[in-house]
Amino acid sequence: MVERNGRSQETTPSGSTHSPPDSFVEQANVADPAIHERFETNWPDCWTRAADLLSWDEPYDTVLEDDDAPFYRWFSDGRLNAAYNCLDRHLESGRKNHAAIRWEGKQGERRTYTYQDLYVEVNEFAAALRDLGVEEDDVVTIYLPMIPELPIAMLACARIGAPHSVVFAGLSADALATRMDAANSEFLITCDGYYRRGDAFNQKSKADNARIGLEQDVRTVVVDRLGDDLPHVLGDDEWDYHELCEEFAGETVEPVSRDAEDMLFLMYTSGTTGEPKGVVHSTGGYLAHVAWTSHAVLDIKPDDTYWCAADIGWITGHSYIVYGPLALGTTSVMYEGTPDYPDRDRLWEIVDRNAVDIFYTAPTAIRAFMKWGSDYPDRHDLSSLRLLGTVGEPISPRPWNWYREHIGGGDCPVVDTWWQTETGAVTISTLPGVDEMKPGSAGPPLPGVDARVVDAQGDDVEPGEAGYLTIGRPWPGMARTLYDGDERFVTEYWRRFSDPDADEWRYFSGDTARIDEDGYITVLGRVDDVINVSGHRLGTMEIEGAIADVDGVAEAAVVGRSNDAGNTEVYAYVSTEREREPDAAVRTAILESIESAIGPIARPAEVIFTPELPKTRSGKIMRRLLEDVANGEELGDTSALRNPEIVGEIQAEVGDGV
Ligand code: 6R9
Repeated sequence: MVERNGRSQETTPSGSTHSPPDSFVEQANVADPAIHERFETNWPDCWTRAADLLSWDEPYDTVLEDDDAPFYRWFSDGRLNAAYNCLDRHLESGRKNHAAIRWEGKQGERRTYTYQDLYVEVNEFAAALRDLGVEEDDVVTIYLPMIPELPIAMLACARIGAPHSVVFAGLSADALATRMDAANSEFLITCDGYYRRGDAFNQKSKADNARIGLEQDVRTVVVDRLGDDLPHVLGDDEWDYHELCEEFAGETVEPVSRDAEDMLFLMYTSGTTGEPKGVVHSTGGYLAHVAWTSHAVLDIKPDDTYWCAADIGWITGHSYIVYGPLALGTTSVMYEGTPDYPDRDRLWEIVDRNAVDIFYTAPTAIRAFMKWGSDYPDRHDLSSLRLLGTVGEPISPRPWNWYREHIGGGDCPVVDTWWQTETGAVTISTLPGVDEMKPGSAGPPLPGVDARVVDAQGDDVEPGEAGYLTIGRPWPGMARTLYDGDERFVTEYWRRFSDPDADEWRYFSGDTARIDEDGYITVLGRVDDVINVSGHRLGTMEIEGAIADVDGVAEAAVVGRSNDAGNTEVYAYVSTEREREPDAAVRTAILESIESAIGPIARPAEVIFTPELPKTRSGKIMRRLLEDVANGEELGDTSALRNPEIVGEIQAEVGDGV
């Protein structure tokens, strides 16, 4: 029996499989049916195919060093620069007037950056950062919404060898402060604000609040996004982005040659304990893996217009809006807005106008499109689309088929890509020019990736059975460690299924999955205390901590609930102190505390007050049971509880609330 926290959806593959259409296979970057086998027999050297997509200042001799497992090193004696790979080399190969980023703003603004434009801005800003005192290996925090200055800042950091730590713009001041404190970051790039449904929203005040609590001095660059719509004054240690770029107009900065194993960036993600984890990514292995998967899985070609509709504040945007597509020299669309503003056909209007070839989004968005109906995509010509992708959550066969039919016109392959912040790049997916697709299943592990579904002892499960999703051998894009320390890295990901005495290492993803007789993997959900809301990983303990901060709250338990549309929502159970009646004021204080500790994305859909939380005899809150109650599931035997009588009361409360 596999423990499970994430609610699994209807994930059984529908039985009907689809072959990649011949017209797709004929043009696919990777169409060799023997590729899985070739990678297997030639491992780890097979990964040179990925590394060969990059330009190295110094070629590597060693593909993999594994003598200090699980701290693996890839291409470790090679040297390169990520910004050089994403910019300079495309200018040198005569593509300087090719569009690199097509930005679609929230208010209907549009900006196109050619590779030359991007090169110029990245260089100017890199020069400015240096002038502000940023040195190689200094962590620069970037707290920007989806505006072009975000990828520009990332590439400017990469150019001078300063790892960036991008914090999703929707996160709160507290969340920003925690991350800057943990990384001891002394540089911050933010903006005055951004538009939310036409209204000006103040981002700088959040950044100011974050800085107040920090011990270190923080030099801050502010991008003026809103102009007169939100006037702001610069204080001490603050600079205006555009003035800086003007000051360094025309300057170029030599890209710093980095060791393949040097840190390119860190990215904080939610973990099983309250503190977010600072996942460290390398320069060489990471870039090779994202470039290779952009090529082999997303089938990106330099002349394509490619659109990943994610936010760069999460790993998907790092790997597949910025580094992967730009390393390949393609045109990457970057969209600032939401799918339903000004109308629900906004995305399809953008696909149509830009003749987008490849579109990559999350299941939560696809379920929303399905709910809105096919009239919206039908208003537009989507025939430019050649390939569709999904990432972030399990997708069940119905939305998968709807996506293929109504967005892909019935003949686009759909790749359901499984990966994580920690894996850096896609690790399980069909190859669209090679593998059969089974709706509801992500597919086989990528060539060279040793993903396996195992039981509690670490043995492979039989086809059809559920187990833990693990990865045996290392892969180039894998996280190198956690910024908070090597020990936590080993504890969080390796301890459970490895045998260090025998030097046998197996990575544990935190997900459960099922594998079928063809080796196709269907991901079921997470086992840890992480819930996945619209593709955002939220730690239940972080949310519970924010609730517990509210005066009068005794205890809280947070679970995920699957709503009618199949989306996961945050569901909070709260007990108050005896003398405190749970009233509207407590509820408001809870919502405010969560918004300020994490951000609006963590806001619960329901707050259920209960005199007590159900507990085991050893005093552990039975989250599993609360999750079943929230989801209206049959409850198993509750007699092992210390307070079984509370369950009926909670059920009645939930029944009233829904
Ligand atoms: C890239 C990204 C990782 C978690 C992962 C899993 C879930 C991602 C999935 C999927 C089923 C897929 N997940 N892709 N589940 N099918 N195709 O999302 O990274 O934010 O770190 O989340 O997302 O649970 O463990 P991250």
